[in-house]
Amino acid sequence: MSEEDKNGFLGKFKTTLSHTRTKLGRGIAGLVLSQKGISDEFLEDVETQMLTSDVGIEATTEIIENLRKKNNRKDLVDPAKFIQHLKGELIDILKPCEQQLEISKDKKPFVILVIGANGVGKTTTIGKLTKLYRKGGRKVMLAAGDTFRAAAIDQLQAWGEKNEVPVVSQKIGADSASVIFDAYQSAKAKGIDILIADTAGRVHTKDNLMNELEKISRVLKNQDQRLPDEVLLIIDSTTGQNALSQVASFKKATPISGIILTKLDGSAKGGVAFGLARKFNIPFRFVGVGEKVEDLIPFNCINFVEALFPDKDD
Ligand SMILES: Nc1nc2c(ncn2[C@@H]2O[C@H](COP(=O)(O)OP(=O)(O)O)[C@@H](O)[C@H]2O)c(=O)[nH]1
Ligand SMILES: [Mg+2]
Repeated sequence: MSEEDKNGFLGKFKTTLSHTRTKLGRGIAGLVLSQKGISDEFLEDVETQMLTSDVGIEATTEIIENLRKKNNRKDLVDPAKFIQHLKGELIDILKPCEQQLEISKDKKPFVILVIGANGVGKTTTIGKLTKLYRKGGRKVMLAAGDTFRAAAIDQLQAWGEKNEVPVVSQKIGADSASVIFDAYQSAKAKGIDILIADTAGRVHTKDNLMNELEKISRVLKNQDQRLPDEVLLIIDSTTGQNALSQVASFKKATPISGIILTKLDGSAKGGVAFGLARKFNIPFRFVGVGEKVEDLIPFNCINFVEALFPDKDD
């Protein structure tokens, strides 16, 4: 990625994360302003700010503990430098999760299964990914594996038309695994590079959802043991701490290889990234920062943390 792109992403990130910045970044910046030195009481206030910004108990405890140790070693005496130390701690938590999605040309079609709760942004994100990969010159096909609602099939078809890529679908109520199987066969025959499969978010019970996902995986594995190549879990960042239980339940149904955090634009809850990273250590592939097709940004932990804190001139 060019320097210009990186700066552009940071700028876009900062604008779209401005809500979160108000909460976490600005809250802490405000605390720092009134400090002469770093006291235990101050660290407790920082801890509270982090918890109310959805950073989560585990990540917060770990960060505050590290800062307390640094403070005891007299490394934090200058409140002006405190934010630099805190940013360092936040980046350390996210760093292991910064792994771009590599689409190997040897795996053809490369199969991406998109899963997640209802309304989190699965279908929209598929539209954005399609645009991105088409721009990169890849041949993309979509599979309408969310057969639960007619509108879901139409929505995916609309994204397919917009991006001029084929969409494999069946009628409403069809077996999702069978739609994805058909799509795989067709993608293979047509020399497609990337097949992206949508799935339903809402089924009658959790057991149903598990069975459906297990069946999809099984059907794909019957075609090729390595499949699916990527299982992307979509998480709506505005759900806050509930995101943790969503990951835990989907993980029971299928291994998850990547997470995309959506709706970071409208949310005060970007903090959830830290809790997820600390607890599950699953790579964040991209973040969704709006409803438009270009509103998808590769995850970068330094940009993410920088975007949380206000600039001097903000
Ligand atoms: N603001 C914002 N809205 C989003 C984002 N991603 C998806 N949405 C919206 O969330 C709603 C649900 O999206 P959809 O893709 O249908 O969710 P699905 O049920 O998981 O497939 C739609 O109104 C989308 O436009 C995002 O990154 N930011
Ligand atoms: Mg959908």
